[in-house]
Amino acid sequence: MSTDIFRCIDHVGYAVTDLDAAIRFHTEVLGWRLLHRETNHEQGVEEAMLGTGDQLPENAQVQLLAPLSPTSTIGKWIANNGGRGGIQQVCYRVDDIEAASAALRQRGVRLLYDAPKIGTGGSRIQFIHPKDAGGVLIEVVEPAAGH
Ligand code: MC0
Repeated sequence: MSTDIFRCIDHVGYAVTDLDAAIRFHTEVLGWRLLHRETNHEQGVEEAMLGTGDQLPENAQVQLLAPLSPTSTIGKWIANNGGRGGIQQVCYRVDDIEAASAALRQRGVRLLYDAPKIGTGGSRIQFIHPKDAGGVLIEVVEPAAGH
């Protein structure tokens, strides 16, 4: 029986205090390209996805997450991190988020949501509680068709 759940690392998420400044650093200094930018009110973030010019589907992206308010998840995380940004999450990609969620629950980890929510580019997302994952916030994503 296969124990596989995840396909690849989809992205690494950085909490940032200034999205435009973080995009400038990642594009002008580190050489990534801005692929996508959007606001997700439910998650309380303005976010940007970065990758390469010939980004392949299996290549992980970089996600920059700026808080929409100090009381949002990212706002709280930055406050708890001394007012600085940093790595807030790693995100693993799945083909079927319902199947992945069921398998993870069956293996005893707590998921944050009863049902998946909407993430970047119309994807469906879920999170494993960091207390059940060695202190790391793990996001699980099923990308939207064609994304
Ligand atoms: C909090 N903790 C973390 C953590 N956030 N540990 C590792 N990584 C993180 N990112 C730890 C704290 O250090 C603390 O540990 C304990 O969890 C409780 O922290 P808290 O500050 O009281 O925070 P809570 O409990 O209110 O919220 C934590 C929780 C929250 C993980 C439930 O951050 C959450 O709902 N996250 C999922 C949603 C999210 O991250 N959205 C933003 C990205 P101690 O030991 O001090 O008790 S949106 C996104 O990513 C979308 C757009 C996408 O990709 O498509």
